[in-house]
Amino acid sequence: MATLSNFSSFLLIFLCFSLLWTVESRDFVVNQLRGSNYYLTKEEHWFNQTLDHFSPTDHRKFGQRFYEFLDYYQAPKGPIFLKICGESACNGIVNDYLSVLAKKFSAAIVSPEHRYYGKSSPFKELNTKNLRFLSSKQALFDLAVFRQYYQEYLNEKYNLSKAENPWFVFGVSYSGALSAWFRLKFPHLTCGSLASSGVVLAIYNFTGFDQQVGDSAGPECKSALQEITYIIDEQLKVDGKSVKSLFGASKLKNDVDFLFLLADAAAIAFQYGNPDVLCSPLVDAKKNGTDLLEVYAKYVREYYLGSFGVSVQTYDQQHLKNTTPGENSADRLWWFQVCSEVAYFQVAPENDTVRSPRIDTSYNLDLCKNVFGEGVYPDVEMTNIYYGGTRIAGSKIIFTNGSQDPWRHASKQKSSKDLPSYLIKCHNCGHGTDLRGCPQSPLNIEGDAGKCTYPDAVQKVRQQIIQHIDLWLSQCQISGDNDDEPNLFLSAQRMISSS
Ligand SMILES: *[C@@H]1O[C@H](CO)[C@@H](O)[C@H](O)[C@H]1NC(C)=O
Ligand SMILES: *[C@@H]1O[C@H](CO)[C@@H](O)[C@H](O)[C@H]1NC(C)=O
Ligand SMILES: *[C@@H]1O[C@H](CO)[C@@H](O)[C@H](O)[C@H]1NC(C)=O
Ligand SMILES: *[C@@H]1O[C@H](CO)[C@@H](O)[C@H](O)[C@H]1NC(C)=O
Ligand SMILES: *[C@@H]1O[C@H](CO)[C@@H](O)[C@H](O)[C@H]1NC(C)=O
Ligand SMILES: CC(=O)N[C@H]1CO[C@H](CO)[C@@H](O)[C@@H]1O
Repeated sequence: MATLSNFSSFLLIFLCFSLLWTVESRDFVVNQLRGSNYYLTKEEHWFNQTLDHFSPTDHRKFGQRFYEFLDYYQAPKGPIFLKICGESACNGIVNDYLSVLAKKFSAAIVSPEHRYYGKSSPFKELNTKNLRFLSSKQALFDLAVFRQYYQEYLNEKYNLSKAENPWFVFGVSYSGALSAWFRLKFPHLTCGSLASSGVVLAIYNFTGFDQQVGDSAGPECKSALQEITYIIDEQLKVDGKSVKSLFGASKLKNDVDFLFLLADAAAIAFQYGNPDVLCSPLVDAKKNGTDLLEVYAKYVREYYLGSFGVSVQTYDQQHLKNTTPGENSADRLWWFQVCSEVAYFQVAPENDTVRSPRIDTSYNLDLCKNVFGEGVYPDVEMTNIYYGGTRIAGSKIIFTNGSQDPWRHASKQKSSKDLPSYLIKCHNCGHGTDLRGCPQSPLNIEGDAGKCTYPDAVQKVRQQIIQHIDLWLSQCQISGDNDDEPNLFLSAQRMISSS
């Protein structure tokens, strides 16, 4: 399953789903960008978070890691940007487009790690029973409690009492959904939200994912990918070993785990704005009669497993059963959220599929059962009842989507009152493209306009985002209960014009 967001932070922020998580946790970007200012800060802070927000009798706490970056903050009245970390270890505050926004608005950036991921695990063993407090609902409550804690912490730092700064929340992919949901459930705690590629609609059979991969690929590349899928399905019947070894994936005993890796490998090129790295050689090979399988295997080995940094074990159900917390537990943890709350099963559509038809609903349900045991299944309907899906009844939430991103069909793609939605259209516009730049992979801080087919598409939406943030901060009247206390709110408009 392609994870949602896991490329590192940007990634982190972005990778969503299939791989949503995986990559981020590997810090591969950090290796790529060694020497550059990839993180604004990696200095850890800790907060004692409530384990179960919904129990009146369980008062246990766990340590939640967070980061703060105050270099651009105009004390004591500047806004506070809450950057939500999603389904992977959160190793710092990544220096992406949010830092440009923070500078512009003289904002502080704070970023708590998502419960259970990275170092914020409440348990030493991640068995199914211990995972029962892992949900988006608990995570949203964590954010609310953290927000109150941090406001007080900042007040103490500046010798203020009951002051309230204006807050704004940000997230990409799954954390983009959390960003939208936070504004929905706790509107009094934030002036607005940016949900970049926010997957607010839980989907059971997510066939639209594969369909978008096909559409993004275009007819020639799509038919080459389909031919490859057909050949591999046939070869698996006769000699699975050699075909798996061609892709460097001999470890995967389960054929469908292997097929899922191959499907994700193709999806990621579109998800992260790098379609040509996949499609150009395939279309050439088709024209000049080169073996398609060889060419695709080279892409998977060198790009997906190589420079992109995904590990084969991510797809190995044996690995997913490992209950020891650590950097690599993100794979298991995200699957738990998939299997219990949001599904997003990236199954093959009946017609015209790019991925193998063996990647079906049963494969996903069997995986859930194999990895977590009987009784864990995604109650997608409840999730959408709780949040509203694309009918989310919130306000002051910006939705952005990249035109090539297979995940966009789980986001809100139509504007409605107080909920502007923007589609960023270009050849390289993938997941979280507004915050990560264009293309998103290889990662370039703020993007590399030179490698983007239509950088204006990204820039224009960024201008819209700035206008919304500016307006909503200026309309925000967060004040404490005590009206005698000074209201520290400062108009963002003034902040912008003064800088
Ligand atoms: C968290 O709780 C522990 C144990 O009660 C305590 O020692 C520590 O100071 C607390 N940390 C914070 C940041 O409140
Ligand atoms: C807060 O008050 C303490 C004690 O009065 C003082 O030492 C400190 O400098 C003050 N801090 C700020 C930021 O004003
Ligand atoms: C998902 O697809 C499976 C297999 O085609 C089908 O049996 C099931 O009813 C579908 N579920 C939903 C909720 O659409
Ligand atoms: C055919 O295309 C492939 C993929 O781009 C390339 O590696 C190969 O060298 C080409 N072969 C010929 C004979 O042009
Ligand atoms: C299946 O897909 C093809 C190609 O996209 C399309 O022409 C055809 O109408 C589709 N058939 C059905 C039954 O949807
Ligand atoms: C606001 C916006 O651009 N929405 C578009 C998002 O994508 C869908 C599907 O392509 C379009 O129908 C919307 O108009």
